Amino acid sequence: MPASTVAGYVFERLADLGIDRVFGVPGDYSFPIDDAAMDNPRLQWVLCANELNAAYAADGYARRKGAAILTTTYGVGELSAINGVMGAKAHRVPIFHVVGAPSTRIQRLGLATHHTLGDGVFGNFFDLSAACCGVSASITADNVVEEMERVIREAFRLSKPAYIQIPQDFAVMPVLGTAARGSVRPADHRGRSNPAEVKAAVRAITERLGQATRPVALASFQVGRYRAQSQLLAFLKRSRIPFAMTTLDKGVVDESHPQYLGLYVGQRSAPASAGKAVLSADLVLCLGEHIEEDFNTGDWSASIDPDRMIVVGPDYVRIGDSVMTACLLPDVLAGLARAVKPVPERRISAPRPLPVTGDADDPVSSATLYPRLQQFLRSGDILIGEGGTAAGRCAPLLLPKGVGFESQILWGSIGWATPCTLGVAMAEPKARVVTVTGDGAHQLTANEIGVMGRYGVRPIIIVLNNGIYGAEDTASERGHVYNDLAPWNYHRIPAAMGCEDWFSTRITTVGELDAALRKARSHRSGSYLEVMIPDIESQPLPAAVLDHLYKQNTPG
Ligand SMILES: Cc1ncc(C[n+]2csc(CCOP(=O)(O)OP(=O)(O)O)c2C)c(N)n1
Ligand SMILES: [Mg+2]
Repeated sequence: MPASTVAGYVFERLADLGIDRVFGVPGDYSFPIDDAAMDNPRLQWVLCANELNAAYAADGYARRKGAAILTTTYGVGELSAINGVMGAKAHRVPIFHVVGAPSTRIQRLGLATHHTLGDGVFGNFFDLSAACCGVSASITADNVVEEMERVIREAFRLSKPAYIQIPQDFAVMPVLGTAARGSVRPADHRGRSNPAEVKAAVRAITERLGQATRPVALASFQVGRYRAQSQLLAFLKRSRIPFAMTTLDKGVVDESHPQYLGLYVGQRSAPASAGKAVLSADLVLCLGEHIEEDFNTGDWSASIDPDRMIVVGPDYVRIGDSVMTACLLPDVLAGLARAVKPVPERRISAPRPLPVTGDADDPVSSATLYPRLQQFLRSGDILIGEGGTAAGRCAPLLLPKGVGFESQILWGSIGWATPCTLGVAMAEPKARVVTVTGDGAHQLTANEIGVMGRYGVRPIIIVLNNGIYGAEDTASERGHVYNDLAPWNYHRIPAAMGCEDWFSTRITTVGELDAALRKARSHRSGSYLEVMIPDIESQPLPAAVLDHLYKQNTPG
């Protein structure tokens, strides 16, 4: 299909962003757009196992590449993707969700058609899908040029998904109007700062920093979303300010950085000295917003006093009651990197890797697994931690230089990690993606393994088989039948799903784990390690912690 059609043009413009994959599931209302994606030589169609998986894969791809394309069909397809797209909105990930709708002829005649409620109403789903996004558009032949520029600009300005609905008849029409051409630089679309506001913000921040004796910074994941890592690093270097990251932010700065204090999660920070440094600081400079969500704060075990906090948000700066607007995060960071003076020097205790323990014959447990995982990782790897127990246990690991990290702890939709692995691996073909997932989470989306095999993606997937929804059992009394899982033979999944050349094994002892990790590292194709973890580990939390949770979750 030539790019002069509406659907062809939509994908041309998205390919201009540097996107080279389309994740999705086709459908008849979407055929014209499915064809247009297929016919674009710059795009590879990646047929996912279902729309939710496709949304998670697009999320993973966009986290690394800056943006992604997801395509689903009207109603049934797009609604299945909603959870994944909403998760991308929470984590500020730009995904372009392109959906084919019944033709405007069908809509005008009010025909009862499939994938509707049979009521001749065609606007039922637009609002639902659009609500998961920061921007939306209903495309026609004569608005497509302007609408695509607006949608792209807003998706990057807000760093949120975009919903693009195209009726099937418009999709095949020629574009009316003059097409925009040439590569699109997301940086040009993130908006512009008001220089006076940036200047005022930089002056106010440097003044406060100059008065502080024990300042620390918190580096937020939003720095990554707004592609401001180099400005952040320049600021850290010039200011010499020590910094921490929360679980949500882990991965945004290399943990081998000499000023890195460790993981900040309130009273459960790792090491504890990182928590002390943040909580005793006379100034906490949040570079990107700091989200005091339960998993990010050790169940709100501590909170940072807003009077001691400066927030450099995506497009504003807040210092107490004074707010500067129209100042973009990258510009404020760049201004700070130029203007700031070094903060008073002080000794910080550097975080250390966990010690490796356990003998070859010992059964594997979290205590023996995670330190080995930490030792196993090397520069160029990207670790993905699934919600549930895995992300929580991966978070305190001190990642070696050059190792990336992704998790979805804010939205926390279990099953995310497996399809996300596909997207991350496709965005970063040179990286080795190492994913740790609980068995329960994996049961939601394991069918994406077949997609990985089909497209030659070669991750290392570690499935923790404890037979239960351990995270849920931990946070309540034991023995709820609804937390017991169907007993799968996980290590047989890759072969059953067509990944015959994968290395797949079940591991019960520390010696087997060591051998399997060695083999996985050198194996040319994907690896799948089913690691038996005793369910006894998921005993209820200590009574005091359960009591704390109970009080927070119960009225009165
Ligand atoms: C989509 C979705 N459904 C349900 C939940 C609730 N939930 C949170 S953790 C969890 C269990 C995870 O179990 P598993 O993946 O086996 O990890 P484990 O803690 O056992 O290591 C569930 C069901 C959720 N977070 N997301
Ligand atoms: Mg489990």
